[in-house]
Amino acid sequence: MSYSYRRFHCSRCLHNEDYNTAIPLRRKKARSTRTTNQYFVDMKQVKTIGGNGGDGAISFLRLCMNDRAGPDGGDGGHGGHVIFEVSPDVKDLAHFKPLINADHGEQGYNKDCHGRNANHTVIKVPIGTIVRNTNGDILADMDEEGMMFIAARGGAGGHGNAFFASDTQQSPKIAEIGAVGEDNQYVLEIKSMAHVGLIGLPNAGKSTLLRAISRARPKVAPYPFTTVKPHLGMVLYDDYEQIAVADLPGLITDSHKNRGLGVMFLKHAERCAALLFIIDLSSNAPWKQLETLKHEIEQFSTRLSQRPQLIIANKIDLPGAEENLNLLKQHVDVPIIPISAKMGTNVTVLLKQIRILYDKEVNRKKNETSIEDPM
Ligand SMILES: Nc1nc2c(ncn2[C@@H]2O[C@H](COP(=O)(O)OP(=O)(O)OP(=O)(O)O)[C@@H](O)[C@H]2O)c(=O)[nH]1
Ligand SMILES: [Mg+2]
Repeated sequence: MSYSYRRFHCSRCLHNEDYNTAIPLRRKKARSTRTTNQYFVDMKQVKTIGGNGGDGAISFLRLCMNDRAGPDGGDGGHGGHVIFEVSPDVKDLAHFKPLINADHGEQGYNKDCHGRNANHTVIKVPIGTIVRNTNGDILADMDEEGMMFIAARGGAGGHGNAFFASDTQQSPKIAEIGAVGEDNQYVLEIKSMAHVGLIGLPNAGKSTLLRAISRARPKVAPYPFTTVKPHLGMVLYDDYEQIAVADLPGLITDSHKNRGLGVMFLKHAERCAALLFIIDLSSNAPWKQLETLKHEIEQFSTRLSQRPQLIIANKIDLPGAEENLNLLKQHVDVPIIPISAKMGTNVTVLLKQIRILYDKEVNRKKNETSIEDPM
């Protein structure tokens, strides 16, 4: 897509050329031709079952001159654990299957041979994963690389009959069977999903914008609720910084009361550090869209409504859009960025603004941590 360089000098302090910010890079690589649509999975319920321990063996050694050479049944091997490990290699929970089984330990053999311990099944989780039980209690907050959580322990291997040999019982005919592995259910949730979330009514052009600024391929269609699951795209800058932008399902009136895609949608929004409100300039009273969006977000959580935000007026290419933009500016007292996601108008300016917002947020977080921890 080629970006047009038409600029709209519309809002104060938005086009401050003195601000030294990184330049967004245009993608050079073509989008993948894969037909399957990949969406971002930020919540998943999983059942984990540890491996069973191997059974101990009952065996008696018979030699040529000594056919009662004593018990020689070996122990069974231990079952494997299911372990979640934090890794920067994965970004979402799409690779999680609903049921995760670890391997079983091997049984014991004669001649005192012990069964092999099973390997643990290690599943990677993204940084910032929260592990809850089915009652909703937080069990682990996995926010550091390399952190591990044992989701289901494997059963211990059973002892073979050689273990039970004693002075009083020299030929025990007993052995243990391996213990059964744990069976646990968890709800995994990713605390932070993206740096920036796109918020707007259905059909506002959120997916079109994500397609324009990243290599993500959310479906675009002229009907509401095209997007029902979040998509994630990365915006690259010339200093190698990458900003994750999430395209979220459309928000409607009473979403906070669970209408439409409802609270689930707002939960996705809660996992974004900053919010971009996308207003559709083809509608007659665009400020009402902004009021609806802000009201829903405020009703859901006041903390969410205090996140850093930008207001974007989309579809500036349509006839009558510029008049609507002027009306919007009269009703709204904050800077507005007019763009056309479809034509690419002003998208570079928007990307610079996103970067400025991101840098401010990063600095704010740095200052917060240095105040908390003066060392
Ligand atoms: N003319 C014009 N049309 C646009 C623009 N942006 C999006 N559209 C059109 O608006 C329609 C809806 O776009 P989507 O990107 O699917 O909207 P959405 O906000 O993702 O919608 P939902 O996923 O349903 O919430 C599509 O037909 C787009 O082609 C724009 O800047 N100009
Ligand atoms: Mg969409």
